[in-house]
Amino acid sequence: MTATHCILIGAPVDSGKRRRGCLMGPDAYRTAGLLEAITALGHTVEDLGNLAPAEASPAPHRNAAIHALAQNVGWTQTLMDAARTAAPRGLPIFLGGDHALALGSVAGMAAHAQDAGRPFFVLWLDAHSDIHTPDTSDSGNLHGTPVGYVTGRDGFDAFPPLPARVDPANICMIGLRSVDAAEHTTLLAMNIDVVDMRMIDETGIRAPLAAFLDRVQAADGLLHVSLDVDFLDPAVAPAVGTTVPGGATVREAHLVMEMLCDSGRVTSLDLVELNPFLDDRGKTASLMVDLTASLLGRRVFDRPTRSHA
Ligand code: B3U
Ligand code: MN
Ligand code: MN
Repeated sequence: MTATHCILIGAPVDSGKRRRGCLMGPDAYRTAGLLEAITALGHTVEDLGNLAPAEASPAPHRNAAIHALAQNVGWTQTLMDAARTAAPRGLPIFLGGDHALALGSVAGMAAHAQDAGRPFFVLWLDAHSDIHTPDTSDSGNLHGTPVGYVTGRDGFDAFPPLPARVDPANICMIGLRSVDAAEHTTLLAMNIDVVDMRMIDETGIRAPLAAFLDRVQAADGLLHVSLDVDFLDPAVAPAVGTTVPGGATVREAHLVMEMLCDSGRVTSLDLVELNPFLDDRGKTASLMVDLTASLLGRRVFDRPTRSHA
């Protein structure tokens, strides 16, 4: 992999759900050696430190269950701006923080792609589809809404207007195993490319990912990867509030990252939902750092002939 300038954006977002602890995520990644892992691969790294949310004072939402609306609106503005500023200079890595940070990171990267005149694709690695709107969410937890926001669904009036909508045809979700009824209906209606755990068991994880990467390649697209800790099986990644059994193995996750690296397409990354308060001697933070290293070119054994296809 050619040397890349990685820009770490600390996003200690803890407002996307009620259980607290994700605010410690950025520092856990630093403690687990993220900067050293990136520089060891020959890349340069710049750490912007931890950002803070912009001030926002939206009117109370009609769905009374919505949690911490003002903070989430503020974070969305801050991270959208941070993504747009960083993207022309390097590869932004958003250190979460819960998945509500992706309202801002993905919207900002989509805006950057539009500015650059390039198609924009999103790979969502998650147990959940996160495609609610503030109106359809029963939990009121806005970490379940980023895909709804970036695809331009109705109901986000309190949030910053979207500079560029993400085309649902350009989204692939891998690892799903917990989808609410309203989300299921939406995923089908929007025709989103969903690779659930059954499909992974039937075909392996390589084939559907390769097909998606071929589409990104054919379109000469920019690719944002959003990696939720709960994509992984909780046995190997316990530091997450929303554990769902039956997730990706360490081996499957590394293969995904290696294929992404080989594709040469990834232009931004979210590392989300790590809750260090729930970790087991840092093992989840360390695994997330190792996966990031695989995405950036770390190899067990290099064969010159290998490619994602
Ligand atoms: N879909 C449920 C659960 C959930 C979504 N994302 C996470 N959990 N991590 C909800 O609350 O929207
Ligand atoms: Mn998620
Ligand atoms: Mn999830």
